[in-house]
Amino acid sequence: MKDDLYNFQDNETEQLKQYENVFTLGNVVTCKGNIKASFLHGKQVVFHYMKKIIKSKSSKEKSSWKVDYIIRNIIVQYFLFLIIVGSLYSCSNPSQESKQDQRPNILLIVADDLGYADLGCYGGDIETPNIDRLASTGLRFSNFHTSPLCAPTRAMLLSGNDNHIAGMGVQSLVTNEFGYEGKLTDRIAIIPEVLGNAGYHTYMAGKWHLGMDSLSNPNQKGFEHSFVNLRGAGNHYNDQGIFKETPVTIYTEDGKPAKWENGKYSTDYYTDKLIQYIDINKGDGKPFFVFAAYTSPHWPLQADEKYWKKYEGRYDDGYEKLKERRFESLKRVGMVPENAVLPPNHERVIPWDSLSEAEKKKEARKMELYAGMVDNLDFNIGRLIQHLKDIGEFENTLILFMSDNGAASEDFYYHDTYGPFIRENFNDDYENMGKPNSFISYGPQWAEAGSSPFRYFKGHITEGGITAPMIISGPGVEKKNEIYAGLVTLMDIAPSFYQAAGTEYPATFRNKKIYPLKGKSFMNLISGAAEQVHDEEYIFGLEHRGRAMLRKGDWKIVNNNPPFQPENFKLYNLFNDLAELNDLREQEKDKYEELMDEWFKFSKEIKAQFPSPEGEE
Ligand SMILES: [Ca+2]
Repeated sequence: MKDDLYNFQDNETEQLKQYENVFTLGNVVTCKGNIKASFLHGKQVVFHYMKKIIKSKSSKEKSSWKVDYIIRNIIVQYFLFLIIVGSLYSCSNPSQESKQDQRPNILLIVADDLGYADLGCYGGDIETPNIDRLASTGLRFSNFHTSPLCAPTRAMLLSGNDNHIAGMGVQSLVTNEFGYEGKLTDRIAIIPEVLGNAGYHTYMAGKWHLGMDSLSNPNQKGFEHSFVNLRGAGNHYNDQGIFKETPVTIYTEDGKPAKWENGKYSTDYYTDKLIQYIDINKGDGKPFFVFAAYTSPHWPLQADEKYWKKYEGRYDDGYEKLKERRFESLKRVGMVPENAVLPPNHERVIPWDSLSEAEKKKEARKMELYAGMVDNLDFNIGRLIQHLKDIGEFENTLILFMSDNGAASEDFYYHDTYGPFIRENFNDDYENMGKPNSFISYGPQWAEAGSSPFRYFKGHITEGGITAPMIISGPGVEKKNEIYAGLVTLMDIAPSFYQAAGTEYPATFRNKKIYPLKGKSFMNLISGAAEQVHDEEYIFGLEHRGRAMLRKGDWKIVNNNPPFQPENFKLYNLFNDLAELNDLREQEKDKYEELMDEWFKFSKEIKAQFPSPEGEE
């Protein structure tokens, strides 16, 4: 340890004055943040400026303190010497040291397939008081973008990078080729690895979907404790799988095979696990990163009656009406500009009025079940928040809530390949809907109401597939109950967390040079220190299974219909055409060429392959 004489500048001396009020006079040594104060006879304050140096986790998280100090108004050199010796001892003591780690805890909550228009605070009709409270004390993003599907989103979210760079070029496809490994690669480091090395505890529960092999397990990827469904979906009440080749859902806890407690509901159980993990090291003073990777409201739509019953009758006028109603309420809340128009219904949507009464009843129940799942999700987020309050950590926890992609249209019950197995093992009769042995999805008809006012839904590269709600609240969030309408992407989240934690993304990891982050921190935006995250020149590209898009400012080129052909890109201006209805490639040739040039650069950089390799659903 090296002690340097540190000369405080005038402005720093001013800053120090604020601490004079918070330290209890009479203590010999007391600390706040990086400032430590010692007292002489309860009168003379001595300030020390400390910088914590944390070694890597591999060296068993030993910490040391570098102490720089200045002594103001020295009276008795001898007493001062004693105090410095005393204070060095106390601040190198692990228990004392940990108590003064003021870095925020970080709680990342990810909903699965939740639509843009579902939440109360986004203008939706589902009751989400806990999420709404986060919004009223924090910032909502109306222009937040994900990938179009679960696994690439998780790869991009955790790495702060492109899905190909991270290794998830195509969901559920595993190859040896760059970008299509089907798991997280060593080209990147993910949030729990970086925060773990910075001294955070790291816990997760929920959906992993980032590699099935033991080396890809969360416990090999920086998570201290984890309970996960390794695949993308499963029964919400038991370990019943949903595909013929995976009749049993594989769960692991801390890397070892784990049993699902039969009858426990997914979101309830994952929340139990997270609370249990948080409590393991409660009070040791280290901050924690918690990844609540919920599988709700992903199909199969299953929920206890107490959650969905209150929505009975609410959707009896059908999905077209809900889509319109939400469009208007989104506008009222301010999530959608006044000039927005609703896109036409997807060709697979059957008009509500043409349904029989029995069909209407069944359709309405689908949406009631979906609403019940979201209701339960909000209830469990409330449980997590209450637990943080109970243990005194809420005030120092940065909470980010988001959905991983647009609302889901797929319905595997009727799928040519997957349907027979599902129909054999589940029963979708009206009276059985929502129960543990039912397999309900709500189809494109309700998904379009979920992704109102955007075009299409999950899986597509149009705004309906890649626009999701995101809310951030907690320490450092100075913008309360506001909406940010500028472009933000899921790759910006990891860099934001690193800034909040006061750490840097490494240039090398596991002794190997890794790709730099593609995202950019939005912490300066939420603190009010910056007006925007990305400027008009920022390029945001996406490619998955031959569906591709690239954004620059308000301009977007979209190639939504595979197989991919470069000449099929269309050009839209999202400022006045949010629904992507008017292709401007002929009118705006220069802009089109400009974005196409960027596309070729981007696709080369991420080494995207065309035609895109095929993967399972
Ligand atoms: Ca999803």
